[in-house]
Amino acid sequence: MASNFLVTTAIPAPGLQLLRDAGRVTVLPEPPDYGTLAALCASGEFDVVVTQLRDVIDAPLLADARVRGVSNFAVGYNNIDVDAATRHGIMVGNTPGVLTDATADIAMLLILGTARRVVEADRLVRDGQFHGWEPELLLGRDVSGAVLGLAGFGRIARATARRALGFGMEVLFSPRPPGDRAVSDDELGEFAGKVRQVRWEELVKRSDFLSMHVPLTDQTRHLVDADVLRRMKPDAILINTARGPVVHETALVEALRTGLIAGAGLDVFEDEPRLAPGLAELPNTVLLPHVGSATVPVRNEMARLSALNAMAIAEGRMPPNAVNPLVCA
Ligand code: 8YV
Repeated sequence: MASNFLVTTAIPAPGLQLLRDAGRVTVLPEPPDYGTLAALCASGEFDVVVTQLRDVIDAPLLADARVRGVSNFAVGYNNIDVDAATRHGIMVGNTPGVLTDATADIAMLLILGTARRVVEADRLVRDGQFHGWEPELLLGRDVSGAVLGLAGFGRIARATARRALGFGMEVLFSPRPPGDRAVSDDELGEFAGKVRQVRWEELVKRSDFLSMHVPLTDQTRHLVDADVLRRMKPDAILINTARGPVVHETALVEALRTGLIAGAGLDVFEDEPRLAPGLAELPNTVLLPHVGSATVPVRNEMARLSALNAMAIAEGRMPPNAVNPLVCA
């Protein structure tokens, strides 16, 4: 029997085409609210649901769901209660690997953009305020020689480290903040002798740019709070391309307003698409609409991977990128 796929938001054509070749595809005309999605998952009409980060797939929804699996169009899967899915025998798939470089590019862009005040500079030109070269117009800071602190040392952090080393930055990292774990030289691989592991407390104190590269979990929610912001250098800049709730956004606005830290480059927000009051008015920020993975080839590849996961799950096979492989074992 042909498989039935529910796609909550249209994904790029290469993924949709694969699904259409494999079965019947229902693409919702607009992002579903929680109740609508829960009802569709419980209807028994669909084998697999292809979800986005904004689709909340929690324990109550999973308890009533009559689907074989959830294929997330993202590498992160904090929108899905994976333990509950596993308990109910529901497979979860994600799209790792393909967006690593694109997201690291955005981290580097935010480092450069905050250091060299790109938003202020662009606005000045567009506002007709560029009256000719001036010795002290929009002075920024040097990236080369600055300390980049990486919170986390997974794929995207490493790709960011590679770029930062190319820009002459000194790179420190904490592999699993706020906790610790030793990283051996073997595990460091190409980075041995080039980057240095420090404790989270030291990372916070020493970074000129503190860049977040952790998944959102109970341990990392509000990892950067008022207390951490107080312990950062007054001229430090916070970079977040991971997940918004890793940073206490209201505390960040206060820290930027009062000069506790010097700036922030953010691609993600605590309550997307809403911003904490006051954030958008701060000149010392570069704010992007969650575009870490937004290149044509990357989104096509994410679509393909999420479709391949969905097709495998529908056929009862192990998906190429399984988050909870034990369900299939
Ligand atoms: C996605 C992301 O664009 O993959 C992730 O975890 O954050 C982004 O690449 C987004 O999650 C779409 O659902």
